[in-house]
Amino acid sequence: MKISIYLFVLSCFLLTSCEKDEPLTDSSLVDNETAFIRVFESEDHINIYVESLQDTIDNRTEEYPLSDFCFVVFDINGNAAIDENIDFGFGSPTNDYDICSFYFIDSTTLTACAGFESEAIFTGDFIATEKNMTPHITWTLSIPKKDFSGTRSLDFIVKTYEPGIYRSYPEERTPINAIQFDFEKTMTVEW
Ligand SMILES: [Ca+2]
Ligand SMILES: [Ca+2]
Repeated sequence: MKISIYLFVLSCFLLTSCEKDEPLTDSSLVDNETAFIRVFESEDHINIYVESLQDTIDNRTEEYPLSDFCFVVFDINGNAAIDENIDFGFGSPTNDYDICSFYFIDSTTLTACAGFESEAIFTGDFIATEKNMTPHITWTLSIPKKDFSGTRSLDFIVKTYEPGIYRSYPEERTPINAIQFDFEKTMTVEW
């Protein structure tokens, strides 16, 4: 009897702590002049939210290099190295794809889109927010937890692009090109 009460209390606690869209707090996420990045957990998904605070022109329907886009890539095995067919990532919608889900081949080579099979959803918006009342580009990537194979900790980086400007987070810098990645510094969230 005591055990069943304990389990009941425990399950309530777990359910409470897993309410929909609970923000996963971590000091390493980004809140600066150029970007606001947060991660939220819902029942079956991890949701990564990116505001590109200074991108106040909507170029989402243009063709690269005149378009806006966003990459979110994961160091799935957390070893700070890029591993072929282990580490994967997602690119935001283009005129050709709703999402580009790929495995890494090396630091500058990705599989074709859909090379990593996922039901993740990547959406872009052009809206005003608390962070910037001028409408600007925001991105939301919603990834099924099953894509992470039971992992409850994620190391990842985010890249944003607007015509002529690449940005990389957590460490802001000017990368050599849009699809060059390294995992020396990553953001980490746990759930
Ligand atoms: Ca733009
Ligand atoms: Ca790795």
